[in-house]
Amino acid sequence: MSEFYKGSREFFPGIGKIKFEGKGSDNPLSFKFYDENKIIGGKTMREHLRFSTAYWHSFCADGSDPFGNGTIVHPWKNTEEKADAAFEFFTKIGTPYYCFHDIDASPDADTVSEYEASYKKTTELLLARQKETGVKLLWNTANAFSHPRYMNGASTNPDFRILARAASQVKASLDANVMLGGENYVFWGGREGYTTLLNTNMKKELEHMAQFLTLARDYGRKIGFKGSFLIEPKPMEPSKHQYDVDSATVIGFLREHGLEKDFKLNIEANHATLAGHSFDHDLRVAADAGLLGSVDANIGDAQNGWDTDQFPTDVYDALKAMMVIVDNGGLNSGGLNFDAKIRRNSTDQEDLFHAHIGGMDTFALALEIATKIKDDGKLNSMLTRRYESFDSGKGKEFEQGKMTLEDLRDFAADDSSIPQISGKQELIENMLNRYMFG
Ligand code: XLS
Ligand code: NI
Ligand code: NI
Repeated sequence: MSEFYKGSREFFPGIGKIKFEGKGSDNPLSFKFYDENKIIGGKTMREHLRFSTAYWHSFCADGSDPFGNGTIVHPWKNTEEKADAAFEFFTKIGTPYYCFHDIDASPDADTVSEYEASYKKTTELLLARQKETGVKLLWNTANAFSHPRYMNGASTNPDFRILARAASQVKASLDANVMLGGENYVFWGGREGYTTLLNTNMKKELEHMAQFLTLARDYGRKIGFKGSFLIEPKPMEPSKHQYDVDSATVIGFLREHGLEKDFKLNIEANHATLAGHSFDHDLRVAADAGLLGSVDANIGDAQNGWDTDQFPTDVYDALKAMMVIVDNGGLNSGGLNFDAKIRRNSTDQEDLFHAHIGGMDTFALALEIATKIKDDGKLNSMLTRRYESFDSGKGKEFEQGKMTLEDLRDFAADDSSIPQISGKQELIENMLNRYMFG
């Protein structure tokens, strides 16, 4: 058997299976740090990192932007060829998972029934490719933001008929998910927001969104979907304001509507930074709530205020993210999906490989260093020590809810010399550099 899937023809000729060759290798088409079989803490790197390739950026996007036409010419011409190219790529690069929107993989249509019929055929095709290769579906989703009918939103559209049309896409996508054994199902609400409050009843729209998600949850469970539903926060773009602003906002929304048992969060690095946070902040908020579902691994550009969706290459940023993920006990049924695209002027076929190799090596390094930091335990004990005044005595009683405000006052009145305790930030930052490069 070939090391990679080859369909009707080879779409990435001249590039074989990408292998681990180690940091001494000069071969640019090899992994320097990602060794899928390397065991770390009882699990392979492949099992820890659960990498996924995004169908839309890798096999649909052509480099076009609001100021210019596409620059990247794909050799695949129809649904079947695109699927063949995708599975050839997954098996050459070695991402065990993939993710797609309905109309990335399957043609859109004017009527619901035409759309459903071709989606069903595409699902059968994808299922056959999954069986041939062992590649699995991390998640799929419905694109209810590109078509002009969604200009005023999907589940938050002021027109009920559009909401129902979006529901038809979600239903079909859940049907496909169950057939493909998807591990999660994603909602990203690019048009679930507003351009002005002057024409928007925000309360009504948010109630509609909750009801829509509740129906999707009920239908999914009814047809046997066992995975997590995921909401992907983003504060803006394409809408001026999107309702799923950030982790904290989405967690509040899920809890308000009783959805927190079935839904978790899919955190994207560049969305967290657009919200004015950092990647590790939004991961931490989700993890602390027990709702970290999956990750869209990419990186933004510090100078640009939009979603540049670049492949992650910054090890420091990835390390801080992996420290949260390791502390969370891993990704569980989530993964690291490269929701990232090559640049408009990266026009060689091999650039898609370089991009994924870079992303996978970056997170492999981050995993190794985060595990080293955890095993060493120094940072963790500094963190524990920082809060030690709550471990015994009155501090502990406060945590246990055994003190009143008057008790706190009396304690303070008796406590005349409170020491100043340094936060030690610079020392900790220096320690991180030593873990990284020492
Ligand atoms: C866009 C989002 C999108 C979701 C899936 O910014 O990241 O790609 O991941 O709809
Ligand atoms: Ni995303
Ligand atoms: Ni994004």
